[in-house]
Amino acid sequence: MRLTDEQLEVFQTTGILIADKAFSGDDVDLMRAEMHQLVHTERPTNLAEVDGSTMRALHGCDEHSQVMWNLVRDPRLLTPAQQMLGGDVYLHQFKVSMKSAFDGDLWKWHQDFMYWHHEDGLPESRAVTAALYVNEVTQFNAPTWVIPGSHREGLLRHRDPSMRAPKPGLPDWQDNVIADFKYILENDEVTRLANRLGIVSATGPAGTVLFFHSSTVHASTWNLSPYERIVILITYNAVANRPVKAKDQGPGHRPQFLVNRDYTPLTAASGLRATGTL
Ligand code: 6CS
Ligand code: FE
Repeated sequence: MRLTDEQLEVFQTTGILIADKAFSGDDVDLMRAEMHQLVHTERPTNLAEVDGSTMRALHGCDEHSQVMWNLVRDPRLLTPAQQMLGGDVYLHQFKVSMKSAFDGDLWKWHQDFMYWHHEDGLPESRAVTAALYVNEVTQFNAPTWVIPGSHREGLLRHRDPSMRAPKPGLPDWQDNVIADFKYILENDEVTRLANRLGIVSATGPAGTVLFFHSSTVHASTWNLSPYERIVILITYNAVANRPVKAKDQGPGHRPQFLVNRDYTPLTAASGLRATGTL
């Protein structure tokens, strides 16, 4: 699915692009069934909410699900990512935000690049995330809020991570993906940008894809509704923007399921239901 010049212009200007119903009902049904199978399989890469039981996020599903590995290379996602990033891309990160009914916790205001630069050593903010809606996203089940145009503001000021409540025994990698995560933007930064640029609530039917730039400011609230809001988030990075060696392999570097280190340029899969390439 090649983007038109107008669509590319929208992405470059606003840092977001919403592709309504990019995936059909049959494809979404396949992915919803895969998600429910994955969420009920115990893995160390699955993350619970603070209640210890509600599932918050799954990570690295491309490593053990053929359907998810096919989705990473689906032309409806891969081609736009190549166009947006101006060349060959590889998979930087694969995660699923489960945003469970009633208990799916919030994601405070942040920029993804802050994590991928400070923790993983990506030199530039030249990555894009494709967020695929497995369920319908309405005003009630915690849509992602984005600040259009905020991707052009560089890295914004974040709160001092040491001021947060201590979390003894928390594995390092979880400190970047729990509700009270490490780099939360300062309120005055978000206020300044929201006043100038506004806030978009990215609702849409199942099968919609929200593409957002690695520096686009975004957040989502607690899901108090009876409706789950599963979103598959696939982050593509330009091959030319892969992490600097020292940071990527140095002490404290993050695990493979958060920071993929296979920089092989992705090529298109033959279909979501293709077998046998994992
Ligand atoms: O640390 C990370 O890579 C993840 N953390 C957040 C808050 N967003 C980007 C990414 O998924
Ligand atoms: Fe994020």
